[in-house]
Amino acid sequence: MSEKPKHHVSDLAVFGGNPYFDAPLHVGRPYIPDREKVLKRINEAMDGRRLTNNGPLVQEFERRIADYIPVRNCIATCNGTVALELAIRALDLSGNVVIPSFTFIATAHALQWLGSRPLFCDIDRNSHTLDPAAAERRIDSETTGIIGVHTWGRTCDTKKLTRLAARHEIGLLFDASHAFGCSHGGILTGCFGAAEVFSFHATKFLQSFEGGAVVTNDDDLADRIRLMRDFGFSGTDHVVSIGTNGKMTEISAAMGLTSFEAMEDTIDSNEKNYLLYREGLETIRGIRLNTYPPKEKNNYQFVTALIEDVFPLPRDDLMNILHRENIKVRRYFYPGCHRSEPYVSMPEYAGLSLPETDYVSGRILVFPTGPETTTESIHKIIELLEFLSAHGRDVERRIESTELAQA
Ligand code: T4K
Repeated sequence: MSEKPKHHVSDLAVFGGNPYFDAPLHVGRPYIPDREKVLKRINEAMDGRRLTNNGPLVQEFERRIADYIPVRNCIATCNGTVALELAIRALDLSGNVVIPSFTFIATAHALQWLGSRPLFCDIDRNSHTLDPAAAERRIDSETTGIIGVHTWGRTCDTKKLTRLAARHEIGLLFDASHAFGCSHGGILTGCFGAAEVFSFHATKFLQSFEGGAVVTNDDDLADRIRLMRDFGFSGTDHVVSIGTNGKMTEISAAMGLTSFEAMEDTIDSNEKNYLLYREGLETIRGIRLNTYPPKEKNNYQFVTALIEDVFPLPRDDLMNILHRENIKVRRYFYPGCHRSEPYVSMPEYAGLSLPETDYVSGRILVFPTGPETTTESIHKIIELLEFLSAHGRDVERRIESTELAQA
């Protein structure tokens, strides 16, 4: 990393200076813990000519995930979105389903894809997860279920949501795409609701190139999902139900297993990075870091912060400045599902007001982390943020005058 410190506003790359980092620092840069081990497993699969269709590596991956949680059933899939679709269909969440608008678009699309209707709901400003009171207000006579999302690995209020779903006799599913290895009340995700869904996408701390899983303690539900994942085949030439192709490949399981074996070290690195950010950001007014519950198990894979109104630069200007310095922060999940197509153009969502979703999605930034993010680079990011905090008004004036000159 070549250091190009900023002494003056004109040193910023956005005004023609050299970028702070030579190469881009990404949110979600995939981590490959032990390349040799991955390749050994892939070679064995290729030697044995067993590449997919519930091969031994997939079965081992499922076993190890289920044992770790522990939960009775794990059904590995080709990605988290298909895992959601399988779970939604198997649970018959066929009418209206309450979900937070502040989530990755896949949560909403999985429902819409299957002909169900997402009822977008607001979140709690601190945890960024579904607000149970708001969820209750959204439930109507057509509602068949709730999907809570454990955003950033912060678990939903599972107790309140469980009680709510039971009271209304509707299904409860959790999108735990961010939350493998995270606990609520000391219990690891994977045990809540009727089922939970994980994503093992390349950008996740536990990754299998592409991949996902449904986990559940309900054996009948698991059997239905297993059938659906494999075209409804219950044996050779014997189809018993409708299904799709949601299978995980052996190559994905090879990466997934290797990533799983390195998981505790990965979490330690993520926690160390998170604590470095926390220490550095503490003194910067207007940058509010996400918190993780101290008594729970956390995977620390996301470092997110709200850029509040007292910070001298609006979030989008800050993002553009950081991008030019090669710090590729992201604004997940802007602008919220209800403000994204196709939902924003649908009459049923017209006038829907979700102020907390707007507040958070309008201010959030996600920062680079992961085991390959060095202490030095985090220090540099913080140094730059301190510089921008001190000189933000000048920077903003200069941006405005450049924009005026270009208009
Ligand atoms: N539910 C929730 C709550 C989710 O967050 C997600 C996925 C899902 C459901 C669906 O699960 P999957 O079907 O994806 O398993 C990324 C991921 O693709 C997505 O899995 C994830 N959530 C979401 C939060 O982030 P994008 O569209 O932002 O991806 P992209 O290509 O912009 O990559 C993100 C960053 O990572 C980039 O800045 C570059 C870096 N990157 C990415 C890839 C794939 C790399 O450096 N190398 C890579 O190979 O969605």
